Amino acid sequence: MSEPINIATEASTVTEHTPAEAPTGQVVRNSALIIVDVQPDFMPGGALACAEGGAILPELAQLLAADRFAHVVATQDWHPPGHISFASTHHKVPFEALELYGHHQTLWPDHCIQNSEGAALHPSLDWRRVDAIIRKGTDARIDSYSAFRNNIGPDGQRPSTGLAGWLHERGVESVYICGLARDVCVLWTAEDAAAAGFRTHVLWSLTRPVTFDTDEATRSTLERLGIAIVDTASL
Ligand code: VGL
Ligand code: ZN
Repeated sequence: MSEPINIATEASTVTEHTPAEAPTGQVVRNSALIIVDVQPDFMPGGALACAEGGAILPELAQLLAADRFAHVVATQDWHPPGHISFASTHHKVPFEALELYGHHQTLWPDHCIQNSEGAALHPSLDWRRVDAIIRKGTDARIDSYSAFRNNIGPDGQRPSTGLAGWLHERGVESVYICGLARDVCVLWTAEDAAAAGFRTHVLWSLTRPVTFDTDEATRSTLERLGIAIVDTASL
């Protein structure tokens, strides 16, 4: 590891608080935890930082350690260089937008480039507890926010990642979504989970947005779709 001092500090903080604060109780029946894009590039100082992104790490570590879910799935944003979602690809400025395949596309700073440190699963978490990892955004021509389906591609379709089938085959009925960013990949994952028929929950305190300005819109979208906004205490 390249930053042993940092990582050791975070890990020891987590360990110290685990026994007292870990949620107690049974495994939530037929459930899966979906951890979205917890990667250094989405943390403060990263290429596409979320506000307070690092604040989710201690509680997320406790939740993983508590083993409350039948299955745990993680996504990893994993773009090739020159990805269509990068402003640099279009010689534009990050956070401008353009129309792509007839739909709105926000242009992002270069982020989560395959095999870069910023694209790693965050080194402070124990990823051994994760059953499946979905790498998304790997097609240079299509952005991919949701764990379930890519954004709209050149043919007007949204290719599936296979996650809905993976969960259905394991009898999963309820999903609990956390991670980054609340207003982008978490939101899209929650929308698609609900559309695929899962009882869908967003663990709000275990998410952070690119900008808090979007929080009201995110909440109202989730509420409109019947997606529960919960915290870990209610598990
Ligand atoms: C994300 C923008 C671009 C996210 C990923 O994880 O929310 N946002 N790529
Ligand atoms: Zn991305």
